[in-house]
Amino acid sequence: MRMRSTSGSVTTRRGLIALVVSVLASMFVLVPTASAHGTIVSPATRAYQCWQSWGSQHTNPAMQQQDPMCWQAFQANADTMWNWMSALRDGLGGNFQGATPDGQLCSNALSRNNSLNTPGKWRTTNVGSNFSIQLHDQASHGADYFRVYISKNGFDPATQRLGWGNLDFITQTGRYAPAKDITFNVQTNGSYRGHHVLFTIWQASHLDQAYMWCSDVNFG
Ligand SMILES: [Cu+2]
Repeated sequence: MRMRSTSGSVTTRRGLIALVVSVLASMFVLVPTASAHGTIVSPATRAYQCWQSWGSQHTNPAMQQQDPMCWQAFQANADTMWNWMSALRDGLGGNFQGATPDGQLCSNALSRNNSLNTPGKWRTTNVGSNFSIQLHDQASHGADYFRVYISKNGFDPATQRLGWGNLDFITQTGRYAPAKDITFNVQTNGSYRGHHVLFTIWQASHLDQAYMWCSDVNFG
């Protein structure tokens, strides 16, 4: 009797210590890195475009008419824009598709950024059949690789939520050394016209950390 109750209380105490240690660890590890990452600034990702266009006037009611997708994003959660650099998940092990349900690609399956998955008339960046993609990374993580997709002809970003089956694979890059800015070129087959979604995955190099974003592009 006595031994059982002693070992039970030791187990409970160990569990409590483990909990305290993990809470402290998350305070020290997660908080400082939350503000230091990156995104694709050209063609601008959805959150970055909204932050750039409206961050300094995010309560301006004109946004509702002039940029309704940014308006709904700010209404849903302004933190999505303030943290345009933080659309990351750790430990996916390259299993992007398995870890990201259809309809949640533009948010990297982060519920706090769910507004980025909403179909509609997102503002677009004009591009040609060949164009460059620029990552701006405050933390200079470097890249194991970037993986680039474009939404298929016939997919309508204004009315449909993006799923894996809606994407054409364009390219996967090689490694990039740590730098604040990384630019690379992509070449398409020239068949795209009008509004398409550019879907980019950044596998950062400092640890197993994956970023996913949608950029709205207009092929001329
Ligand atoms: Cu980072």
